Amino acid sequence: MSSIKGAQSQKLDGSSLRIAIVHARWNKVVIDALLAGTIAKLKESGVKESNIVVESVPGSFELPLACSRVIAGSHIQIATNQTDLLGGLNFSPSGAASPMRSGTPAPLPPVNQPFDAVIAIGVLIKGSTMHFEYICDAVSHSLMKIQVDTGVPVIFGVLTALTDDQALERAGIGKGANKGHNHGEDWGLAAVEMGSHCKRWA
Ligand code: DLZ
Repeated sequence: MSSIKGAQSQKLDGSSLRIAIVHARWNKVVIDALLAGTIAKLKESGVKESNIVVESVPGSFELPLACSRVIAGSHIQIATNQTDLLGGLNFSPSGAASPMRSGTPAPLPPVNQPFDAVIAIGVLIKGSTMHFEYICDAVSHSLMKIQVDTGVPVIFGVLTALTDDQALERAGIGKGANKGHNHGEDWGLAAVEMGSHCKRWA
């Protein structure tokens, strides 16, 4: 029987997008599968390999701060590059006519673009204490706050599994006959869709 769950996927062109993936290193086997699924769908959607940046942090608890810094860092880098470029155009050391003064500014050399979306990937598996509940709650709320505050989509790629088997199945590497579905693929598609939408809605 086919499932009624899940988003209808849309065919989108990610060729102009720059995407960051920040992943935790806890539960590495599951993380590796999710990361592979995410990257596969980004590339399938046209995102260039050079526009996919992957960073890692120790555990899921570190994801919100890392996503926040990655987003802020890319904007600071753009602002710095643009200031440098304008300075260079106005104060040409060679004394040659400045493109700013001639009225026909030369095209700016390409600068890095800010990230259009960030995908936070983590795998939390319930243990015998309340640790799981606290981290799930803090991380999910913080990631939501970052995307709403910055306007940059943050894709929630955090599995909150009650057992190891649940986590493996949601990474498409389940132990049974049914290997499950790799949710990383959905996160890659969601990043392309939200990154594209936010460019249009800017
Ligand atoms: C400490 C801890 C535990 C017990 N379990 C997980 C887990 O299942 N998944 C995960 O991503 N991280 C876990 N961590 C590490 C915390 O997220 C965090 O890295 C540490 O508490 C240090 O801040």
